Amino acid sequence: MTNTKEIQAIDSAHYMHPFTDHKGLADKGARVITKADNVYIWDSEGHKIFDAMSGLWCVNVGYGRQELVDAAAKQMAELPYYNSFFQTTNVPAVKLAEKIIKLAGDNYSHVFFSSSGSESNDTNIRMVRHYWATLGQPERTVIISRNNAYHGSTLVGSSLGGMGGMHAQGGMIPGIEHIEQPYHYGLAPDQDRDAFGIEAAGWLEKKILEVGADKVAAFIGEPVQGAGGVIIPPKTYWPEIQRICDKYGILLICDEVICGFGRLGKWFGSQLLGAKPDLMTFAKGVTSGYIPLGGVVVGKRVAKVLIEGGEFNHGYTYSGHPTACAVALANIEILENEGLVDRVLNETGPYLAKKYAELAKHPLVGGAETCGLVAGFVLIKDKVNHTHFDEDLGVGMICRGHCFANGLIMRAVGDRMIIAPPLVTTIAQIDEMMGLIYLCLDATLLDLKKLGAL
Ligand code: PXG
Repeated sequence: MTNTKEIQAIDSAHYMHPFTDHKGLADKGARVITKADNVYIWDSEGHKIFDAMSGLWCVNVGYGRQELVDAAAKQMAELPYYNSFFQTTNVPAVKLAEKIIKLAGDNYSHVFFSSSGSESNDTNIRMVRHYWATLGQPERTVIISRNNAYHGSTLVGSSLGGMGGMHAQGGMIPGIEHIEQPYHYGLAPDQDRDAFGIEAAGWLEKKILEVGADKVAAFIGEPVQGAGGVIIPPKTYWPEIQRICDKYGILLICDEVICGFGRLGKWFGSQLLGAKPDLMTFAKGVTSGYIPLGGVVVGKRVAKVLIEGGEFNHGYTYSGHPTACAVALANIEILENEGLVDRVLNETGPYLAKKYAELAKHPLVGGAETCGLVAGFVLIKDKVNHTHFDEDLGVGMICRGHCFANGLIMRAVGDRMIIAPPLVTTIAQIDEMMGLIYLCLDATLLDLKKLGAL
């Protein structure tokens, strides 16, 4: 039995958490998670919680998969670690690279491995700048990204990302530009959605012309923005972004850290949304979060130049980590054997979409949208006039509090409430999750009335 108070006291004394206000945490005490199974987690006080965020967007095959434990144990016993530097390789890394290329399609030939999404985006920037330098265009260094994007927490990742709060701490690397995100409901709810998609993609062209096309190395974007609040672009957006990148010869990087490995109902989100990126960042779902692994799927256009261009002075101790790669292979096998990616596309994704269309009728819910098994909505004061709640009210936090209290992990990003449940979530479990969402929304509504905010 875990002694919750004792663990909380030690936690507070010694464990520095990511993205956390430590004073607030010390006052309340951290929630101690002790076990998990399928789509549920349990805390040290025995509360069962529906994890509608798949951990942190990653536990795609759900918790408690013995196959992944066995794969790790077997590989650890045989060859726990060896590096891929100095003309060496290992079997799981080779097999995983081959597998990922098969899933990614004809456009791609190579995979570079890291241990996280942040490291992979670092790799991307070094790759694209080195690519242009090798081609004799070293002045092409600028990367265009988007407001509210999340590309990681290393200095390159946070600079690429569009989060002001992160830029304010530690600064930014030079040569990164940002354009507005394709947030239809937030920016232009009265405009035709598809027309807005074209307009939003056009902001990329404007930025390219402003910077000078001969200075721009690449554009980077998440197919569906995740941490920024699940911003699902209009269907016109990505094909137009692709057209603009092609027009100026600019490399396209899709950050598939959340969207990859089935989240949107395809192996990669760009396959669903109509883009053909030159580079794809992956992490999270590749191992369902059981062990850290990330990487970059490298398109033929870039791979050819990098391979012919001599040594690429870049790599990590854990690039191609055999145990992590063995777990990833077992994870992909589960996704394939259980048809989970197709199930998201044809069954659970459409079912969740139907449920969210119904949810839109709730008085607090604006702009409810889904794509595969990610979904989001805005807690809105007046949906006819698109009036938002006062920011100081912290309406998202009020709702999140009710979610915690009622055994549901649903994230708040400002006034947006978002979910990304495991891909193994069944239809019955979607019903269960929706029941909890309604419960929490009704409790939030009551609070807001009591506070006189409505
Ligand atoms: N790209 C994307 C699209 C991500 O979502 C990263 C890169 C960085 O991955 P690593 O493995 O370095 O963390 C991510 C990570 C949130 C939240 O608040 C999301 C992430 C990380 C931390 C918090 O939703 N995504």
